[in-house]
Amino acid sequence: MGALGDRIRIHTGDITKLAVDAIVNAANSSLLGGGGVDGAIHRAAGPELVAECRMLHGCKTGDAKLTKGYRLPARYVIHTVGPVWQGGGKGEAELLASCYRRSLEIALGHNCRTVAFPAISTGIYRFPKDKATGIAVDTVTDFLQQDPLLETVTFCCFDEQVAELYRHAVAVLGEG
Ligand code: AR6
Repeated sequence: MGALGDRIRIHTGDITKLAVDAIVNAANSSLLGGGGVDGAIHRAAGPELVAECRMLHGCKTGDAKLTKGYRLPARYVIHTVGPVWQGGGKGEAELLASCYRRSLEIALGHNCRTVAFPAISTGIYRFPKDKATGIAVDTVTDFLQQDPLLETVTFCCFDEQVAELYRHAVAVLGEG
């Protein structure tokens, strides 16, 4: 197990291109596809993905479910459902942390060692990006500290602004 800092990666680009054991999808509770990163993952994986998703009968907010990756370079897709931001008083922070924890639990249950996350809930679901990246880094760090089998977690950002927020959240950890 390497130092904690070496096990967290920040990558700017398209998550559908990452050859990791599992990529996480920011899905909705139907698990039947949508826009944003969900649409991109379904397009890249091919139609077999939605066929498997249909058999899962949806997913609750804060929980996650696993499918194969089909035409993606990633072996698995872990579909999680982030909270819609409603001002912060509806348990949004706890639900978002739960998305990261449940995704990693399921990943480890399938022997995944390398996992990549998009910035869950920060697009269509409007969660403030600075808060969301802080929650993501804190939750993933706790998990990495407890679980030596998980090798690396990549935060995959679509734009440099979000990457900068992740870098800041990781730097703040080092000071803590
Ligand atoms: N790779 C990495 N990140 C991406 C990509 C990509 N290819 N495409 C977008 N992002 P969003 P949400 C970033 O809206 O807020 C869907 O319709 C994007 O810039 O995809 O959780 C679902 O079906 C943003 O930072 O997810 C749900 O209905 C982040 O991914 C709903 O959207 C998440 O943005 C979920 O909304």
